[in-house]
Amino acid sequence: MRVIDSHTAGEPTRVVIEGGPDLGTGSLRERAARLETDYLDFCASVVLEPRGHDAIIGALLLPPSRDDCAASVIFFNNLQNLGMCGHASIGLGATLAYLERISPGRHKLETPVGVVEILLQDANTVSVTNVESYRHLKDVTVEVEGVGAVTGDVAWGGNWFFLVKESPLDLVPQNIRPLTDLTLNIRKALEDNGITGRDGAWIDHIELFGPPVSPQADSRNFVLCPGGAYDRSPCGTGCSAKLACLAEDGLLAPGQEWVQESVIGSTYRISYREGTGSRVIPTVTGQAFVTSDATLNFDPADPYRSGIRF
Ligand code: PYC
Repeated sequence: MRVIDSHTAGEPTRVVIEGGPDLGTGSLRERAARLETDYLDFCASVVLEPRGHDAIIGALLLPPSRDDCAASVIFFNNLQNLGMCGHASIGLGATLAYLERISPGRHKLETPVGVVEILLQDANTVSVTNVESYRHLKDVTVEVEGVGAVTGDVAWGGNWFFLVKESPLDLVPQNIRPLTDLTLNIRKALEDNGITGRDGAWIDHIELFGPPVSPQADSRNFVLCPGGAYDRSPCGTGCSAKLACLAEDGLLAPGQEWVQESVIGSTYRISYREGTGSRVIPTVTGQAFVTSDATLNFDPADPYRSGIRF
């Protein structure tokens, strides 16, 4: 299996170029559902130890099924598919440029949650125009073990997020372990209280905000991903959910730029234009770098060929 690894603002992506499973025919959404139900071993073998680690997001590259798209892609982690993934779309843009499959300019990508656009500015800089994003619930308060009442918004940015405006803990790398525990507890409190995204969807990402460290940034965040890893980048879909909340609260005008800093200090430049009703169409700009072009080997005698799972 041939894979190209990259990182976007520190967050890793592994694009499967050749040797992935045959998902048959049907819409991309149907093929993505097949990947999740029938090929969990494949997903785990690509992203988990001993070949990877729990922060890696996999991207299965498929031939485009629409004439107007450069590629179709299904994003996955160590647990499940991701509807969309901002950092991995930026990583995919840099990967397709590395493979000389795209040149600078605008290209469309089909994802299971809709078509997104990437603007390749140079070999490393990519802007992603995401699916329409919106706030579903405002000011939801839950009692969280260890900290008490925590209030946040539930919003969609291609994945479901609970966004907490004021983090109870400082958003510094030294706090990554306690921040992870805190966000896992917030997620559990949401589950215990039956708080979900639209149509009962699991809120699998938790996002905490606080003051930025860099004077050039507007805000800093910490993002818990579904598998329990934290996002090293400011999280593209999380930024999209944030933009939907900022727009609805009248705190950011269409076209105005916001610089979002991650817990490790990397940044995205983000903005939006108006979408349907109160929805927004976010654009997230970041940089990705290819780190390896590799062949993954699967030895039938290897007891951990499908990843280390408990
Ligand atoms: O950038 O959208 C994102 C993302 C989701 C999970 C990890 N990164």
